[in-house]
Amino acid sequence: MVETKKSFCRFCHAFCPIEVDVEDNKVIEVRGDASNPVYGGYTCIKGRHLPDQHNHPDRIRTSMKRMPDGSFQPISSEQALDEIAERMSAIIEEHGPRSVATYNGTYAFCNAITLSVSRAWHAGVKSPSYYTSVTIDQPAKAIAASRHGTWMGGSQGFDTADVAMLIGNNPVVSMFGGVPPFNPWKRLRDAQKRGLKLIVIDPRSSDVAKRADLHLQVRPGEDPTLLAGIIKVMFDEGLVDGDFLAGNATHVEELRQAVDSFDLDYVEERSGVPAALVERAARMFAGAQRGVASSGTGANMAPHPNLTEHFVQSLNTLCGRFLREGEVVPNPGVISPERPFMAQANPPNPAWGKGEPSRVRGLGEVFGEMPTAALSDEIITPGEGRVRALVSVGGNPVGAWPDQLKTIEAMKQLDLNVSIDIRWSQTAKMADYVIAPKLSLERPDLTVLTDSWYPVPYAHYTPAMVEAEDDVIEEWEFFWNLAHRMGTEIELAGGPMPMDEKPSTDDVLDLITAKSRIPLDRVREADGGAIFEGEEVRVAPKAAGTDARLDVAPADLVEEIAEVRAEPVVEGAGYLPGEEFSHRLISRRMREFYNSSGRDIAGLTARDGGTNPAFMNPVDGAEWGIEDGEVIEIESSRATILGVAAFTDDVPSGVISMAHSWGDVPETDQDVRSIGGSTNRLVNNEEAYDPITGMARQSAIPVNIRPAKEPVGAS
Ligand SMILES: Nc1nc2c(c(=O)[nH]1)N[C@H]1C(S)=C(S)[C@@H](COP(=O)(O)OP(=O)(O)OC[C@H]3O[C@@H](n4cnc5c(=O)[nH]c(N)nc54)[C@H](O)[C@@H]3O)O[C@H]1N2
Ligand SMILES: Nc1nc2c(c(=O)[nH]1)N[C@H]1C(S)=C(S)[C@@H](COP(=O)(O)OP(=O)(O)OC[C@H]3O[C@@H](n4cnc5c(=O)[nH]c(N)nc54)[C@H](O)[C@@H]3O)O[C@H]1N2
Ligand code: SF4
Ligand SMILES: [Mo]
Repeated sequence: MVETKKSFCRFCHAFCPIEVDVEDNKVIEVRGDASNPVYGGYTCIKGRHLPDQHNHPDRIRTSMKRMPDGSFQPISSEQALDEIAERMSAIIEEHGPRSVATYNGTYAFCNAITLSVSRAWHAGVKSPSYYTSVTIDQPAKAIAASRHGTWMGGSQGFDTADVAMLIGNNPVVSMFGGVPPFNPWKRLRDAQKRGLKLIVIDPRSSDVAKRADLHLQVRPGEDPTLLAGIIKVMFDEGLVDGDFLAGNATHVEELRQAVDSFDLDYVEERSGVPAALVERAARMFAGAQRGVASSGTGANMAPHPNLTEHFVQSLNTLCGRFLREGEVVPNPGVISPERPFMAQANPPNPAWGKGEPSRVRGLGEVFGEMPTAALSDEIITPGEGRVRALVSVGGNPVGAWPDQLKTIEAMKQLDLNVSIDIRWSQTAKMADYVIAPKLSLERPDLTVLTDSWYPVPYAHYTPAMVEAEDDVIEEWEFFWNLAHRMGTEIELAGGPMPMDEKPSTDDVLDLITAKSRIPLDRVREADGGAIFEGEEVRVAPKAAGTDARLDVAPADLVEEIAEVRAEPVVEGAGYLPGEEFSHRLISRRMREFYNSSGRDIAGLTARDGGTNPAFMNPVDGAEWGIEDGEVIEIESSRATILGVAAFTDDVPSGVISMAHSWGDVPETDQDVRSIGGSTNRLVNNEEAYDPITGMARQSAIPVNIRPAKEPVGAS
């Protein structure tokens, strides 16, 4: 008999509500839940393939251990945990806690509990080596917010904006940034119907750029120059919100002076955006009543990400794009703890330069995490404090970390390499132990990650849809089991986890949400998710006597602006004179995949045959003697990879657009047509890195292209 129950999808972080058909404890079909008040039944192609992911014949259903001959043998999770705990204890005993690291990847975020528990586990074993994918994603966002300060009343949201500026993101595919990722197509359509003007800054004619009122096709990597130009126009034409700035910002004059030399001829030459369009963008953004500027990975992975992000914050501040005293706070949070909303700045408090120093490149802790861009160096570089044990939690270093060749070397040098993964990822194949986790529909969950992203106070709790039948465990159970065996503590928001007897997942959810604004039991009662209208919250007045201000141009930022202005304008795709490259390779997301997830699901690979196409302009094909569908070599200063050329007018001449986390180790390159190519092999993590976060140049990478020398695979 088929039973239908309500849950939410966790293939990606958008958490779309779904109806799940279950037969004999097996997920057989999922559909969008049309009755949901926030998402209105939206799902995407990935979500609709959740049953294939859960029932995949190649899914790792029991933990595995690498044998001396390199093969993997099944091992019970209890036995694996005994062995891992013993080896970790020995490593800590001999080399200190710093030598034990976890890397929490994408799927640590698509799960309410994992991050809280893994972080608290680190505190328990006193290891600062806590890493997440955030530091190879958009760490500049937190850096900029900490240096600029934040507005305690919150921002003007997309749903009431008259103008939105999206810089290097494509939220209708990525479900991230700019347009709230809860049925973003409909949200964008509705907003444009009521008159929203959309400005998109992207080298590529992305899905969202095609809907824009104004598309600025910036040259990859030149956002700082373009944004400086837009800000200059705002100052020159008196478009900034002088009253707001006078009361709430500092260093406004310093910002005006710092961008003054970015005259529009220079901006046009360097960024490729015609001066008239730079002016139009400034007027369109500043001229609207309400608005919001936001950015995504594209702008964050290119050079000077902290500067770009600071400019984004400053754009919002210059136009006063914040909720003012007396305005209703549309979403004061449901699961998050109560917090004050006030018409004042939360002053700058730089989130770096304190905590654990890194052993390489003068880096160190940022917002309480260690920088992932330097983790391979932390593993390879000899000396005290070297990272010797790594647990990858729902992450895939060999696909996702910058500088793949170095990452592969690091994986080999680890004394203990554990991967918690549902499939044989590039990384799992190199692990000593692979722990088989439960999949999303096999465990209770809660919309913790998205709590503050909703435009209304919405939350969704789901029970497990099916009972896992194999020896699979949840990620938090992995850490609980280690702590239990190693005699350490895991302290959560609501107190310590009981260590004698393992709690249930619901017990742990209660512990991590102990301070939630709405009690979790109320959220549990609302099957399928609900809006929790409580008492209306309004933005309170500024506290008496405060002069907290947002800093639009701190001194170190002014220096970085001058540095950018002093950089040479280079012909071709290199950044420095003499760097002979023809193209800049930019990152992108694909609708059918979530980084490296989905590559093994036939219904998702049908169109491209399992590769991550190297999208390029046909004009470049003609010029470089490349045919559509042909295998090409893509060469950077670091390495050469293979890619399958795919012609499209959406990508301008001089640019290659390609998704990351594809391909595998170099030995398998010839399979490019069915496994794709690794763009992270092109990245050198010691070249052009950000001095605060270590973030490498993962987009806008200078490359050369040519037809592959040897014929590769069948076309
Ligand atoms: N060049 C370049 N590099 C980049 C980027 C880029 O744009 N360009 N983007 C960066 C960004 S934004 C990010 S977030 C990182 C992503 O970095 P990662 O998170 O390290 O990479 P993914 O490929 O998403 O790895 C997720 C892994 O989780 C596994 N998995 C799937 N479902 C589950 C589950 O339910 N439980 C568990 N335990 N595992 C599961 C998958 O099989 C996969 O191996 O990459 C970064 N690297
Ligand atoms: N379907 C799907 N959804 C995803 C993911 C996925 O793999 N697939 N990954 C998830 C992850 S980990 C993240 S972090 C988010 C990211 O979400 P987004 O940041 O929205 O990521 P993208 O969709 O790649 O959009 C980035 C855009 O930046 C453009 N770009 C590249 N270089 C530059 C540049 O130098 N300047 C400017 N201005 N633009 C540039 C690209 O052409 C692209 O359109 O998406 C998440 N959602
Ligand atoms: S956007 Fe797609 S993958 Fe993401 S939660 Fe919704 S249905 Fe799932
Ligand atoms: Mo990401």
